[in-house]
Amino acid sequence: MKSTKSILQQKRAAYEPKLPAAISGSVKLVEGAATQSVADQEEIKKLFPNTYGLPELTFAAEAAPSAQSVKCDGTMNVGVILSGGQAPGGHNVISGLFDGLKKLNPDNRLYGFLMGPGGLVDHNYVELTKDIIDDYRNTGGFDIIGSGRTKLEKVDQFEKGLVILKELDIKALVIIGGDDSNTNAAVLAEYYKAHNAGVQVIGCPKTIDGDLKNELIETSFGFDTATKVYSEVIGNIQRDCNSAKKYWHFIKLMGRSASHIALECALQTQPNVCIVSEEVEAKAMTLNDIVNNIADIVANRAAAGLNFGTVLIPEGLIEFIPAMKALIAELNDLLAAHAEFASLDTEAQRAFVLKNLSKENAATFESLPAGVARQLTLDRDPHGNVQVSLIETEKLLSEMVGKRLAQMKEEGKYVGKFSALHHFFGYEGRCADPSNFDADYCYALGFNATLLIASGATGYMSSIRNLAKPSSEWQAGGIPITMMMNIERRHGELKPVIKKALVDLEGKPFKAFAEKRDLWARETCYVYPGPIQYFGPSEVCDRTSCTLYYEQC
Ligand code: FBP
Repeated sequence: MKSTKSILQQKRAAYEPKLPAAISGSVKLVEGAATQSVADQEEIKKLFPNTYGLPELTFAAEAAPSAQSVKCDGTMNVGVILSGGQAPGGHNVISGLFDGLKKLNPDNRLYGFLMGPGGLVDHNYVELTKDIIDDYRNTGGFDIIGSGRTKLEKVDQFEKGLVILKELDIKALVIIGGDDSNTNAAVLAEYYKAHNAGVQVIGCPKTIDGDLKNELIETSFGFDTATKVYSEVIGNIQRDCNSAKKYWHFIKLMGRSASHIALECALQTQPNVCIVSEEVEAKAMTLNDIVNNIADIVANRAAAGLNFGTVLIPEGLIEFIPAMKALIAELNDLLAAHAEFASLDTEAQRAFVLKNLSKENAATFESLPAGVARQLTLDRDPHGNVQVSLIETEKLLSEMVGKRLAQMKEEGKYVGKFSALHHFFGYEGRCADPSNFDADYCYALGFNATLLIASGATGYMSSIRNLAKPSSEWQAGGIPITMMMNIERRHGELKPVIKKALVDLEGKPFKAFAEKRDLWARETCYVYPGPIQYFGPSEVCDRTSCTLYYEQC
C-alpha cells in the first residue's frame, strides 16, 4: 500500500539529484595501479586469491562515445540488498542504480532482496519497477525493500543465493552496507569468482557512523543527514538550556566505536563538553578521569553563575576506556565460548561472569553499577560487536559527576546546583529525508555502481570522491574492497574485516575542536544550526559536513 505523503515529501519527490559531470555522459574506464590491503597483506592475499591486488578504477568523461565507452552488451539484470542499520539516502542509491541500468538498456531489470541479506538466502525478492522507484525518490528510510543484519558468511548461504541469482539471470549483486556488510560483499565476490559463478558483487559505503572511510572512500552516506538532524536537536536543547539556565544535558550520540558523529555535532553546535573516545584511549584515561574533567567544568561554570551546560558523549565511549576495553575483550571471548550463558537468569549470569573473568577484569566488572555491568553482557550483534547503543553511558556519567560534585562541595571546591537531564539521539536521524548532499551522493553511488557492473568489476566498492567540491566536480570509480581490509578478532576468532576508521587525533576536524573546546567549556558559545533545508540558497542547502570541510578545505 502506498503511504500518504506529506506536502514536503510531495515537493521533494521532484528533486533531481545532481550527477557528477564525470559520469553524466559517455564514460571510459581508466585502470590504476595494483593495490594492497592496509595491513596483514600476506594473510588477506591468501584468503582472497582471486580478488586481491585489483587495480583502482576511475571513470573519465568522453566528449563522444568511442570504442572504449562503458556500455552494456545485451541486457543485464541486477540484484540489490540493503544491509545493517538504516542511513538516509539508501533509496537514492537504489534509484541511481535503477536509472543507471535503464540508461544502459531500458530492458535491464533491477531486483530487490527483502529484509537484508536474508532475502537473498531465503529467495524473498521483488522486481523494482519505475512506479515503485518513483514513490521512494529522495525519501529517507530503507522501507522500499527493508534491511537486516544477517551475516553472509557460510558456503551454503552463498550457494542458496546463487540458485535465485541464476533463476533471475542476475549478473551482479549490489550490497549497500557498512564495514561488516562490505566485508561480506568481498567474501561473496571472492567465492563467486573462485567458482566461476558468473555473478559480480559490488558494495556501496553506507553508515551514519562515518567509520567506513579512507583516502578513497571519503565518507559513508547517511552521516551528513544524520549529524545535521542531531545537531538541529542539540542546538534546540542548547537554546532551551541557555533560556532556563538550570539543567546540564547529557546527550549520548549513536555511532558505535568511532566518535565521528559526536565530533561533527560538536563542530556544528559548540557544546560545553564533547568526549572523543579515541582521545580517551590515547591518553589512557580512566572513567574517573573523565568524570573529574566534567565535574571541574561544571564547577568552573557554577563559579561564574552558569549552572547549566551540555555534554556530548559518543555511544562507544565505554569500549575505549582501557580497563573497560580489556574487560569487554575478555567478555566477548567468554560469551562466544559459552552458549549456555544466555539461558542463565540475571543473578546466575553475574556470578558466572565474576567466576570466569581474570582477577583484574572481574574487579572492573564489579566496580560498575549493576545495570551497566549487565548491559555489557547482553547479546552481541551478528558481527560480534557489543551493542553499545544499549549501554546507558549518559546516565552512568551524570550519576558519577553528581557524586563527584557532592564530594567537591564538602571540600569547599564547588558551590552550585547540578540538575541533569539525559538524551540519546540515534534512531531519530537514521531515516530522515536525505540532505541535498546525501541525495546527490547516494544517487551518484548507485549510478556509478551500474558503470562498475557494466565494466565487469567484482569485489569493488562504488566510490565518489572530491566531495567537498560542488557535486558537478565529484570524481567516480571503484576501489577494491580487499584494499581496506585487515585481520581482527571477532567472536573469539581472527577474521579478515574492513578496518574501521576512527577519529584521527592528528586530523584537522579534531584539531579544530581541540583548539576551541576550553573556550566552549568556560563560556556559552552555542550555535543553533536549525533544520536541514531542502529549498533555498545553495550555501544553506548544499552545505557539506564540517568533518569533510576541515578534511578537504
Ligand atoms: P550500521 O553500522 O549497520 O550502519 O549501523 C549503525 C548503527 O546505527 C550504530 O550507530 C548503532 O550502534 C547500531 O546501528 C544500532 O543497531 P540496531 O539498528 O540493530 O539497533
